[in-house]
Amino acid sequence: MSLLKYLGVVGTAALVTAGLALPASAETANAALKDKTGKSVGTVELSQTPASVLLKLSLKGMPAGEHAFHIHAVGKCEPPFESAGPHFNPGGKHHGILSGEGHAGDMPNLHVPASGQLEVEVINAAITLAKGKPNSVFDADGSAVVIHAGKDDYKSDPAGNAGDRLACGVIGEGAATVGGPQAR
Ligand SMILES: [Cu+2]
Ligand SMILES: [Zn+2]
Repeated sequence: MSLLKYLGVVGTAALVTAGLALPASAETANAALKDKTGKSVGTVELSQTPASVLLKLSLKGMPAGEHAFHIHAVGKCEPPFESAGPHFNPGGKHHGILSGEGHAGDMPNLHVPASGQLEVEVINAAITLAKGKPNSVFDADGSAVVIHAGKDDYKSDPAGNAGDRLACGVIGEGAATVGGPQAR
């Protein structure tokens, strides 16, 4: 009788511990990338790691060449995507990895081959999916992934002289829904 009671207490304690260990944040996020005509040109899957966010990018039907790849400050993608605002920059930094720390939304250029398809994984340690943190992509106005027509020169403020915005995707919570409303 007393043993059962003891097990019951341990069980409750274990549940409470597990509850505390769960981070108050999204573990995964996604963005469905569309061009200015509304055509789907790829997806980004974001996963929270202990010290960074891993972004898995899958592109198709993109123009070959070098393209800037950023997180922008507003989760709104209305062509020509100026709606996505400037680079995500909660730290108030100057743009570019060659100028200093750079914006939290700054990431390396993408090199799209002639096929227009690219699969690449990128780490961004300056952002988080955890809500309530100053560098969370899930802030009040959300965030978006943007791909530009030109390459980022990694130093010109405020946006690396990367030209037009070719594609945009609002970062949403959870895994990408294949064939869902965002996948068109
Ligand atoms: Cu950009
Ligand atoms: Zn920037």
